[in-house]
Amino acid sequence: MRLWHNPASPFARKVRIVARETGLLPRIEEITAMVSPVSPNTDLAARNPLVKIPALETNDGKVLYDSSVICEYLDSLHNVERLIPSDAARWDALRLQSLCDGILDAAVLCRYETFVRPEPYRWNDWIKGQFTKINNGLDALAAEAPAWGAGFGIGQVGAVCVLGYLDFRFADENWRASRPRLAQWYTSVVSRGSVTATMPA
Ligand SMILES: N[C@@H](CCC(=O)N[C@@H](CS)C(=O)NCC(=O)O)C(=O)O
Repeated sequence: MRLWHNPASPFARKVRIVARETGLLPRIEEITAMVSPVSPNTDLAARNPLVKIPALETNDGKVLYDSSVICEYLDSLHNVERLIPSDAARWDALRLQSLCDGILDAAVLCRYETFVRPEPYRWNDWIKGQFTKINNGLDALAAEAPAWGAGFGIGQVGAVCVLGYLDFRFADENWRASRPRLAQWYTSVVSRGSVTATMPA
């Protein structure tokens, strides 16, 4: 399998963590791709019409996207404990993944707004609106984190990617300041092998 990714992409990181947690990494070639909404990557465009990462080329020639679909596909290929449960816990896990994906959508859009969009076209109220989503989402994660214990499923994979991305791109926002229990949870997982191996730098 071939995974189109970039080490800075939090969505691709979800997949890269899942590949490591499930022991599938030796079966995956990780291909680094540069992406930007304003200069589409032609190699990737031939595989994913949305020209986004992550995208996974499977051994039978399919291309899968987006991150949630790829994570679920990988989770169907191994025999260790599932990251996406098939029992009643499934819906909570998928909801938590969606919460994290939503925070990431807002954070990546803010990154594009402040880094890619030319200064005269920037819209501060729009950025503020995205940060409201990010902060409300983080508050929801902080409320849930104490119940996670040592569990590490798809929702926690998403949370690691959210918090790592905020440290990487928006460190000044200091998400830890008003969320000590979320910070405590993050400290408890940050030295996990799959997490350190994929830390954006
Ligand atoms: N919903 C998608 C989001 C993927 C996404 O936004 N990826 C960004 C990089 S972090 C991207 O490829 N951006 C390029 C673009 O928007 O053209 C997923 O879960 O995979």
